[in-house]
Amino acid sequence: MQRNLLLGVEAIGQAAVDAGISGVYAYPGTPSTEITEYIQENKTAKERNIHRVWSANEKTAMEAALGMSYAGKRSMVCMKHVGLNVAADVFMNMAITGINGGLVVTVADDPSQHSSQNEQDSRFYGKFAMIPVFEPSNQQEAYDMTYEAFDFSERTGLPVMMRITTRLAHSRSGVVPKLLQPENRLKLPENQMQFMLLPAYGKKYYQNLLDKQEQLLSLSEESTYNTFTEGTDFSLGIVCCGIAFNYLMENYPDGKCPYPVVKISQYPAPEKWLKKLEAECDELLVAEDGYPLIEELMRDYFGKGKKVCGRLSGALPRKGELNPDHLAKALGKEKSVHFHSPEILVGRPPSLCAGCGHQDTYVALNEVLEDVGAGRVFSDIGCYTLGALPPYNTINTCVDMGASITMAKGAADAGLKPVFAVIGDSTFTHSGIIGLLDCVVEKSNVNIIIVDNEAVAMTGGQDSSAKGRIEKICEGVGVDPDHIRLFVPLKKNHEEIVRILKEEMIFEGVSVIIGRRECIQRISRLKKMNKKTNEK
Ligand SMILES: Cc1ncc(C[n+]2csc(CCOP(=O)(O)OP(=O)(O)O)c2C)c(N)n1
Ligand code: SF4
Repeated sequence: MQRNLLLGVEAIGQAAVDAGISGVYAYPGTPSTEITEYIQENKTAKERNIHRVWSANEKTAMEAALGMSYAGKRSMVCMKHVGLNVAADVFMNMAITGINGGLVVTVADDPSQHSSQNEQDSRFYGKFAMIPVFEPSNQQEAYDMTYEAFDFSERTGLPVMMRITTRLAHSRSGVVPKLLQPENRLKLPENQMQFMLLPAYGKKYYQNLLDKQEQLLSLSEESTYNTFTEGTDFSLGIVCCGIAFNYLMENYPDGKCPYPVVKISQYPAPEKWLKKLEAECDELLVAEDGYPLIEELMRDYFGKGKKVCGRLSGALPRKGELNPDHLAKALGKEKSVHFHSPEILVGRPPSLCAGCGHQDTYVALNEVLEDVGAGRVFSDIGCYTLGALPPYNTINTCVDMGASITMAKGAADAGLKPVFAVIGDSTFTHSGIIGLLDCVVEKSNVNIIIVDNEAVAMTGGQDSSAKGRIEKICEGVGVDPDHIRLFVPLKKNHEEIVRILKEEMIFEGVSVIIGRRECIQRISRLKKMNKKTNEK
């Protein structure tokens, strides 16, 4: 039997192609990015001309995926956990419209915040929207569950969420693939008003969603991915969600855990198994790679005073990624067979690459700030966020994508002047444009610096929707063309950059100052790729 060595994210990409998707829609974000990159390079995806171009943001991605589903075809939308906040409006509402072609929402969470602003747990969103959530415990399940999720979505008429976490996304294992399915034919929804959420329809569809909950629960209780494993020692019952099951079993290399175990990989949580475990065992341990969703449920669910341990009780760390050692400690075992970093490795703060254009912008901006004082640079998310660290210490905020412009506006409204916003080209088209419109409408006193490296550099140098469009977008939104300024962030242009910043700083109104130089990492990557293609 053919077995491919795949990352969790690659397994999901391969499964989606094999399940017959006609499109993947996504905005990059670690640890989800490589799902789309995998499909972009996949042979079948190319032959079938599956849609696989990056979207401007997660909301546009999800809406396009819903549009493809409306047309009867299968689609997948991928994002990192915070991306789901951006897409939350359509996400909540499409649970109510339901789907036509199978639709899978793949969300990659990042407990421990390896590369994120927070470690929110997307399972709560799934519960909030009342849709089925799949949470694989290993790469094979990531493949199998994604493959089946499209069919499941069509059978239940609902979008399905695939929730994974960083470790599963970025570790490899052998994966056995299934047969390639044909794509769906174009087929409009039978009910032409299915996607019409006027209140009169919306109320009816919401009731439909509520009515489906019982069916979702019984599907979850029958699911082969949710299991009850009998034990011999009833002093403890264990619940493991997703990858936490893998971490538990790493502590039992012979595969024999003495305690009864409920493995949850499909939600709503299988009540039947949880009740059985609760009835049979003296105490309960709940292990989940994320927030204590099930632990809270177990505590409040039964209300009989049974001891429930987990992240809330302190048996497991309250935050961050779980690992097999955490489980070992909670079970009172010696440390598991777990790999540790050698002592010789020391932590190293991230820094901008030598020769990166963002450095030249910050050196100039720091000089300008010497005259007016620090604490007035609202920034955003991207490589340029590293300007918060020494040796620059230039920027003061990084909250969510697009917030630089709007927070700068609010501070300007409060009377702070001058005020700077620093935003990358991709973040600008992701969500900065709308904030710019607010500034233009109110003629806010803000100086917006777009650090345009013609790439989505932080997530690996993907194409940026902004490329070649920024000046026209700014003009179109209503920025005075005399106050759309351009510079090339290079050391030799330092005096000129400082002059432009000083000139715009005293202007009363919105100015946009664009520093444009391509990311040097992207240049060298593209060169290598071209060389490889020419050698073939
Ligand atoms: C809502 C959301 N989606 C995705 C991400 C992941 N992410 C971090 S920075 C970034 C874009 C960076 O591109 P750009 O603004 O052009 O800056 P650069 O890194 O190129 O300097 C992305 C996609 C995120 N943090 N939040
Ligand atoms: S990857 Fe590109 S944008 Fe990011 S720090 Fe390096 S050179 Fe700068």
